[in-house]
Amino acid sequence: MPFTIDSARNIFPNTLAADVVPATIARFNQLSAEDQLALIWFAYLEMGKTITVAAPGAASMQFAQSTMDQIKKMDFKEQMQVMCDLANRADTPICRTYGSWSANIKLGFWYQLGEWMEDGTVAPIPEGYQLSANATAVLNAITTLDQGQQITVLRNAVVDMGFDTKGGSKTIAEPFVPPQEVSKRTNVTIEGLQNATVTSYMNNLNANDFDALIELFAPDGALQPPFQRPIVGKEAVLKFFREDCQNLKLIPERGVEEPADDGYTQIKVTGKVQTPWFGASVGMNMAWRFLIGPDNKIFFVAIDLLASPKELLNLAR
Ligand code: 45D
Repeated sequence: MPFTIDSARNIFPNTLAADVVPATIARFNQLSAEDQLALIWFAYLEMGKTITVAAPGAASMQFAQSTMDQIKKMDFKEQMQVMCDLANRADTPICRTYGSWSANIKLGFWYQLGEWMEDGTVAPIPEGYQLSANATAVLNAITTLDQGQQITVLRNAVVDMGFDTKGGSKTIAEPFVPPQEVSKRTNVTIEGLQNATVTSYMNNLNANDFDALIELFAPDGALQPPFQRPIVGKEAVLKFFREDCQNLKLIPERGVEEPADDGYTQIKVTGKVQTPWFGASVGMNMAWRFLIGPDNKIFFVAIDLLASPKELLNLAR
């Protein structure tokens, strides 16, 4: 039977993903808006003791500037209302604008608000704010996660906020960065694996060369980001690469390749991924599960955040 996207999702089924991340997000989403904001504030301060977030460049934030200026001019009460509205996913003009931004613009917006909360430009979390018992439990759960899992929880919390117009508006993303010059590119090496498609995937993504990268995919190919449904079709995958995948650093370590049904090949690679926000100070433990067609095009690839570093060595079928 030929593969479908659904059956492809089950290759290498004993890959242990960090399910604690969506579980924590689900608990977080049950909390009141005030508790959510205070909890992120405390988690962010705690994390800031060991790792620093890189400030987004001005060019990346130009599309959020007018909203940030608007918030800066408000009094504390109005500012707190905007932040609660975002956490509550209320249908307001600011929440709709926020909903139209790419993940990195949402993160940059909060980065700026966090700075302003610290220097007194924006309403701070009230001194002595007491988290509810449930919020305290969620915060404690977050502190036990590894750093890659912690930053993923924070990212997902931020991405879920605002009002989602369900594709009703165009996504506002960072300006396009040109691919890296060919002479400056680096090449990955993957222990135990020699597969030109997979190596090109890694090298092109590392070089922000999304036009070359997308040509490695089959027309009906799909990519499944961590904890998400697959994104299907070249056009949608290319849009995702351009909007969400600039300046990532993939550091694959090892892999296995095995024949699958109908002339397909399944490949699992494990290694680290660094995000531009935290650079080399946070290496997320990741797996890539590729299903490659007889034409050597990528029919499916799932990217998983792993449950533990031990999973980096799990290349069994
Ligand atoms: O509410 O092969 C305050 C794909 C308090 C592509 C705050 C990939 C109030 C294919 C502190 C102000 C992309 C899938 C908030 C690979 C409040 C592929 C602020 C994987 C919110 C490998 C909080 C890529 C702030 C991966 C400022 C795995 C929080 C990328 C900031 C992962 C949090 C990227 C930040 C991750 C989190 C980035 C900046 C996990 C960034 C996380």
